[in-house]
Amino acid sequence: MMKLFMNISLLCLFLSASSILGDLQVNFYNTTCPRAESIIRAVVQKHFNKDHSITPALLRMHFHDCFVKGCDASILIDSTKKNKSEKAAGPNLTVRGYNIIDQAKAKLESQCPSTVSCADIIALATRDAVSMAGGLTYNVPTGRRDGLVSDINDVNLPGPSLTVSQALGFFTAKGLALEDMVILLGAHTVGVAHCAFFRDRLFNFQGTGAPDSTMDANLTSRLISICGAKQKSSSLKSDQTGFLDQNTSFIVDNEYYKQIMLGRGVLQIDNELALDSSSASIASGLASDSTGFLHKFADALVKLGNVEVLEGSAGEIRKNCRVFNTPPPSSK
Ligand code: HEM
Ligand SMILES: *[C@@H]1O[C@H](CO)[C@@H](O)[C@H](O)[C@H]1NC(C)=O
Ligand SMILES: *[C@@H]1O[C@H](CO)[C@@H](O)[C@H](O)[C@H]1NC(C)=O
Ligand SMILES: *[C@@H]1O[C@H](CO)[C@@H](O)[C@H](O)[C@H]1NC(C)=O
Ligand SMILES: *[C@@H]1O[C@H](CO)[C@@H](O)[C@H](O)[C@H]1NC(C)=O
Ligand SMILES: CC(=O)N[C@H]1CO[C@H](CO)[C@@H](O)[C@@H]1O
Repeated sequence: MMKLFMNISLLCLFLSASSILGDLQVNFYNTTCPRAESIIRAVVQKHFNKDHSITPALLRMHFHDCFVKGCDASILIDSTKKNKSEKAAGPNLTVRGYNIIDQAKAKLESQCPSTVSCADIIALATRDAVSMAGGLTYNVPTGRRDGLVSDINDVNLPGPSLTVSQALGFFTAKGLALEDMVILLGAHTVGVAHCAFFRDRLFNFQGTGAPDSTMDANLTSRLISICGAKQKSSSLKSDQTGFLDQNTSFIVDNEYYKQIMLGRGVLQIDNELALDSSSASIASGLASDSTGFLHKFADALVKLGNVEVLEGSAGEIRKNCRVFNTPPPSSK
């Protein structure tokens, strides 16, 4: 699985290099489906009231959607008998929240059929969930269309053990800069990571046979008590997780940056952000500016949501977010 993460397909990077900042519009549905945004928000609110972890779920779904083929809802497509879709790839690991999108889509189809794209639903639902968890209620430009391709072989996402400059390669390929990446990684202010993604840091960091000495020792022992240090990965229980933000684990705030500066980043990339000379000052600036972070995070999510979008008559408006309106012949 780790191999899949690291497998940088050069071809894929080249193909995605032409990042388009589309001319999406705030309030795109104001005449065609005026209640679209409030319908989505109500569905998200209902879920959030029962389960605050939908904020990380939707943030991660939005990121994975936008980074595979642009923000086109390709992540939502279910696999078919003949070929596997994006969501079947290793890095999807526990991407959650598909049912929230399905419920919003069902309500929208009954009010304004074939009008609101699944890609816009992801972007709007993410905004809503972020604002409910302490973030700002920012405007989301809409008008995205849904993609016609979802292929497991296109999935090429950054892995958790990359250096800052390696990770940055994935972001620049999508038209995003170092500062965007540091701000977007602030999404790790909520949510969890499974032990498999950081266990090496607890007992055998980079083959040294010792824990990662840059991790706060108290955190190391807390995570060992959750994960166990030395089990073989084949005996892993997949449900063991640690919070990405040790302090305010369910709140969208700048606490993540304070934590990583104290050596309490859980993933290696979180830790690297605080230590690498290219990103350390950006991270410490965010750590000392709670209001500034909320604004920058909102702006960065809008930028993320503009990555390689389909517009106009490109793609389609899916009726069911999990299947293409007309499935490709090869998938039957
Ligand atoms: C270099 C970039 C990144 C890397 C290497 C990375 C890696 C990871 C990994 C390994 C996990 C744990 C997944 C699991 O155990 O299920 C995770 C979780 C998460 N990631 Fe990232 N990530 C990156 C960037 C981002 C970005 C840009 C966002 C959103 C804007 C994001 C949002 C999240 C969230 C919210 C979670 C928690 C998910 C949950 O609780 O279900 N990540 N990330
Ligand atoms: C709503 O749509 C109309 C017609 O497209 C446009 O002129 C108007 O500015 C829009 N209003 C908002 C609030 O976006
Ligand atoms: C199946 O294969 C076709 C053609 O290669 C592709 O366009 C499509 O997105 C794939 N995925 C699904 C789930 O049908
Ligand atoms: C670790 O925890 C102990 C006991 O709770 C505390 O006294 C100590 O200051 C902590 N160390 C760090 C580095 O946070
Ligand atoms: C946790 O976060 C709160 C709110 O930001 C802050 O006041 C407190 O000092 C933090 N505690 C620790 C142990 O980092
Ligand atoms: C929802 C979904 O399709 N999850 C898949 C994510 O990837 C793992 C590992 O490849 C699959 O087992 C899951 O079914």
